[in-house]
Amino acid sequence: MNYTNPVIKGFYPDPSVCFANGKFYLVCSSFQYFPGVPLFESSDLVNWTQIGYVLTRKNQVMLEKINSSGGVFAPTIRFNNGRFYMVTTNDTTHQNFYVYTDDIYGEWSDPIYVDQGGIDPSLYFEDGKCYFMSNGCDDQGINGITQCEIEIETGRKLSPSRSIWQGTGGRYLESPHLYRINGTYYLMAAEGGTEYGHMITYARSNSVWGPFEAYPHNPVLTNRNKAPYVIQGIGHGDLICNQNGSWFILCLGFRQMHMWRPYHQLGREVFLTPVTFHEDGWFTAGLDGTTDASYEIPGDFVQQEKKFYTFENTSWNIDWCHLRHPHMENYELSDHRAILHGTDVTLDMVDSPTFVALRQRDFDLELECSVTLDDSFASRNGTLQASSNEKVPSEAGITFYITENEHYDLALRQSSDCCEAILRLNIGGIKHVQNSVSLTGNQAKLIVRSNAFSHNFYVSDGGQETYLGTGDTKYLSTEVAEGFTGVMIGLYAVSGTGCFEQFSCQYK
Ligand code: 6LW
Repeated sequence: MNYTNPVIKGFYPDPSVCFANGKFYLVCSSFQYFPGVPLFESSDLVNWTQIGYVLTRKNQVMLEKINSSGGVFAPTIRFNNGRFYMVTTNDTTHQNFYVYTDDIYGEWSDPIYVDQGGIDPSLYFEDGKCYFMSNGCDDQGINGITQCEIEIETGRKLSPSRSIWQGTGGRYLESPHLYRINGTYYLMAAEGGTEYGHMITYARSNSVWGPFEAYPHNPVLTNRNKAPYVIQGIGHGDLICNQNGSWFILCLGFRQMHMWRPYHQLGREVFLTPVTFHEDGWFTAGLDGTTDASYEIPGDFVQQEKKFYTFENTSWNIDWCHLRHPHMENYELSDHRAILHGTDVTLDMVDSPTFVALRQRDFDLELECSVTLDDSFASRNGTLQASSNEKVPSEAGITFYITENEHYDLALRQSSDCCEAILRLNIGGIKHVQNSVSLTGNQAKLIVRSNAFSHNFYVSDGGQETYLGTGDTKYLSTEVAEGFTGVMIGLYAVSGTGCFEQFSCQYK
């Protein structure tokens, strides 16, 4: 069958994958969003369904007022002895920790911390032992991929942390994963940084502690010299064998908005590349060490893609997420509607505004949502924090959001004498209301039509559609906004209450 990359579209970076009970399970990093660590299931490595999140309880992860792209960095998922483990770093608190579950559809444990620094932790199980590795310094101050043995029940170190591989000289050696294949240990990692120079390298050894011998033709996988080509940043991956014995690397990469416009707004996505093991025990990836847009692989399954998202066909607990720890008393989420009670926390703050979002999955889309703004709820239950004397105007709408400084908001806003629809463009901390129109009531349909280069914003009042303006997609890209995330499509409310109905997002 033929499949097309990315196999998971939208901001789902740093994938890690394991096989258990006849299925594949994949996790991604989630930074300041909650719940943390999206969890996917697949039976063929190509079709992935999100089944939930790993970090669903506040006590599992500290996200209070953390910066954008802080918080939950790259996770690893492993299955051992009937139990799933997910290990990650909270980069804001500089803590490495893991959680576990015996039921992949259920809750995960409280965090167990490991006293080894660095980021991108991974676990390797063998003969009742567990090895923990991350990037960073060992106990002697030597940099590289650092490993220790741990007691899996407690996270207690059973050996010193020892640097086991220094990589091939690329900057930002990270994302180590250790495997034992046909009696040989393979240590795979990423180098070059998670931008255009990203790459996957590896080394092998006869011992879990090394010494590791680097593959002579590293990097084994990179798109850094593949140009002009829209798929870039290929790196940070995990090696996996499917049920037919074929090997693959699942890794991150991104799609530029166009061959000649080096900006990406959809975040880092998940790519699948076939791997070939050779007689000398080394492996290669792709046809020429790069990741292509599509591959033909054995198997008689079909790649399916969900292109239409509504309240009815998504689940609040699986598909949607919040900024930092949400105040759930401000959300009334049901099958056909979302009622969001705003506070005086706005989208421009490093805090938790009333906000619930889906990832933007592709460039071309048409979004519609009916929004009613109810100002009379403004001081409901005293949830508004009276931090200033001036009341923040009530506002409820849709935002295309990448950070608190870069987001385009299409919203209903209460002005002194009427309700209006506004388009506000926020770029680099500059907040500009591009357009506003008075509405006949306090209800309107908000419409966004997007392509790779622009988001075009409209409001429909009583069937009368008005164009409010356009925002260039490039200002919501990682190259402009910085960080590690991608664009989220958020429903939000500030101060007043927004009632959102008939939401639909159709990808072309
Ligand atoms: C992640 C690191 C990286 O921890 O970016 O792509 C960091 N590589 O491995 C944040 O995702």
